[in-house]
Amino acid sequence: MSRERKSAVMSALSVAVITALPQAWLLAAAKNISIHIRVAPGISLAVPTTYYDFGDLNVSSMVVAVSSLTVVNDSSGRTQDYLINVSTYSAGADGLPNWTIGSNPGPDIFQLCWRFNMPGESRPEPDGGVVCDVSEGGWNLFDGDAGASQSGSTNGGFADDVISLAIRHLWFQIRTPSSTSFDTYQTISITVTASDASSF
Ligand SMILES: [Ca+2]
Repeated sequence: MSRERKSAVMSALSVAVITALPQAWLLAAAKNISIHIRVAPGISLAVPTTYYDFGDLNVSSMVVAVSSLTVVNDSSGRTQDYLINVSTYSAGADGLPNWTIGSNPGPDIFQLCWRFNMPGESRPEPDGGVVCDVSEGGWNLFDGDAGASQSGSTNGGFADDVISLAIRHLWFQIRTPSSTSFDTYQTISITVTASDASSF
């Protein structure tokens, strides 16, 4: 083989190698894969003790509970808002409530206030004897519309954006009727509802 021809063969071989590499590379192809997952724990709250007993009181009494009820955000990570409302009262055989709630006490009419406090806060006072003083005391008055929920963020805001495992203390203040037709124990049902933190 002449020198020129040998060189031409080598050149041809080199070209063959260079052009073969991209063709082999095109035999591979890549695709991305996505993994989707969601962890969405439910809204949840716990109230370890579900009653408070004011005991025997006189007519026209005004009393702050001596202890609070503990409300715990026991969800697995959710931040929550709380709503509260009066749902039912003790009723007679006729199905009508014995006492009803009002913005002021009266015959068979009582007044009830609530507030949420942070852990470590001492028992709230009625603030100079003013019942349900919303201007300073942090109290909120249940209105007469049983079943209508009130925002836990009002007047204090301690039940707004409650983080997981956080505790709030729920306090009640009652003012008994000016007179009563019933000498039996009366039960007032309260409902606390947890909702998503964006509720208010
Ligand atoms: Ca909120």
